[in-house]
Amino acid sequence: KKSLRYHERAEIVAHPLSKQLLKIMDSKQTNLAFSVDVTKCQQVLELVDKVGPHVCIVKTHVDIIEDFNDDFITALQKLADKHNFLIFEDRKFADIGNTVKHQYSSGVYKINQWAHITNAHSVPGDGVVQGLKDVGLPKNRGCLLIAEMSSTGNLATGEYTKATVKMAEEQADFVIGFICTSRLTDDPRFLHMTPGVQLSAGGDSLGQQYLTPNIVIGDRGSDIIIVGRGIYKADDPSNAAKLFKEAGYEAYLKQSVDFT
Ligand code: UP6
Repeated sequence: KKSLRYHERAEIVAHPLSKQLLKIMDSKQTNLAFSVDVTKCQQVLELVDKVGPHVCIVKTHVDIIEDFNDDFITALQKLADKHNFLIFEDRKFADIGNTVKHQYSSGVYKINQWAHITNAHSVPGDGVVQGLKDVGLPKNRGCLLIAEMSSTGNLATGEYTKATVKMAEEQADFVIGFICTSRLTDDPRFLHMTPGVQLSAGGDSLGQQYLTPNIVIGDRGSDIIIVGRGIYKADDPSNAAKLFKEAGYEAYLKQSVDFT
């Protein structure tokens, strides 16, 4: 068992995307993912340009954007190059393999053409991963499985979470990690990403529950904090992102995980 730093994990992970992400985290000294949940292209792009220097990932919900168009994707990709981050479309696929394959590659959004990372619920069984993999892996994409959720009363617990980890282990050529609320495996290949993060604990009126970067990374051993409203609702989103970046990185420096 050994403690591993980002640059050391980058050398041992198999998926090129995990390698790229860990290298970004190492060089930018950040484990912050920005969830840019606003509804106009221009708002998204302005926020991402401000926050970009502080993040390793920008997470989107493209289906909430009112004026979505292909130029938006081109502009987002330009910002990803400019600031060196990966794009994660938080689509939460949850249907049979044949359906998710089309949802991922067709329709208005053609997610597999531009999102480095997407995610899926494990509830349909491993066909959901197979379907996504068919059209994702040829483009070098990666998938996260939703093993736990941040919201109150969610059903992704116990045996469901365990079975999700097993599903990831069996499809590790495409599944690069988890959405979770704490570390689920000491296998260094899997990246753990945790939403429901603010600078102080609490919640919203619709069931969201917040923990701090120190709890999530330091105590619970996750790898990446996902922050939405804590950044885009702040008076100064760039400065807010900087504070989350510093808090998350400081917690990482103190973190001790015995990787297998
Ligand atoms: N998200 C959660 N909890 C989960 C999974 N995903 O909050 O279990 C996503 C939400 C939102 C972001 O869809 O995009 O993470 C959290 O946003 P917030 O920081 O504004 O609460």
